[in-house]
Amino acid sequence: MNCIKEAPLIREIRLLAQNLYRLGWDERNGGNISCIMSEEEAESYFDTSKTIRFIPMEFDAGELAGRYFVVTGTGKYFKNVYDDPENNLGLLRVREDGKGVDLIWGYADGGRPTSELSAHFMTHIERLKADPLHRVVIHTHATNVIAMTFVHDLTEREFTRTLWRMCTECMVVFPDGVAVLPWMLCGTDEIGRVTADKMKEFRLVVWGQHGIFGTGRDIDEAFGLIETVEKAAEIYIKIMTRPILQSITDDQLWQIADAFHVKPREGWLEPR
Ligand code: 2HA
Ligand code: ZN
Repeated sequence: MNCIKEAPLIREIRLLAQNLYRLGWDERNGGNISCIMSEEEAESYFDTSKTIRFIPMEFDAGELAGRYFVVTGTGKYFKNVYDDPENNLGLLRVREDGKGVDLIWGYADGGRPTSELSAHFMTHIERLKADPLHRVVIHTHATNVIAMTFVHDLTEREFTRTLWRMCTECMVVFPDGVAVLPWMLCGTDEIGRVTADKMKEFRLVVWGQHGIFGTGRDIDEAFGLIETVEKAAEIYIKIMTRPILQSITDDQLWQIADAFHVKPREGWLEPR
């Protein structure tokens, strides 16, 4: 058996948690990460015939039956993931009936998966339908994204249009825009359901006064989406109280879309 800590996906998650912590987005136990691990990788690093314990779930994850996930633990600090993955991460396999998961590795101190497991699993179900190569869900308390949800209209079109205008790269990175949910109680199946419903059409969902969910085929893609939105939100927060002398027009956003061969979400730019 190879060294688990150095399994490529585990290593990437350790580095991601460290980055998110140092960016100041995941204070204390804020944020959570879940990544699909292929059966081959799971079997090459872990003895998948042995399960440590069964963890029941209220919601039905039957559509993920047999899949392996690396998931951050509830109450755990991103600050500590890098040095101590065995306590802060868990490798889970979803039971055939979808009513729970078997712990294969991790949560060594008796821990459990993130309180947002339903939002993560329901999101994985919807993103896999939209893109069979989908693998990663990251939830983080990106500072300026949260700030923006206090002072900006939460209509998805208007929120996205503002972000697109904040830096030229935005249209290239997220032409499909961001979904936005109003404040809701976190850690519930309900917020999981509405988040996943948005994920049918979006890769990014902002939670008002809380944070953001980003998804992707790998960690770089999911993280890259979030950091681009956060950068745009930071610029918005910096400029919003100042007189604007020039901005990026819809015509210029169309020019970016054409040059980079991306398709802005239908109806979200003024027609040419
Ligand atoms: O506790 O971020 O949304 C981790 C969270 C809950
Ligand atoms: Zn959170």
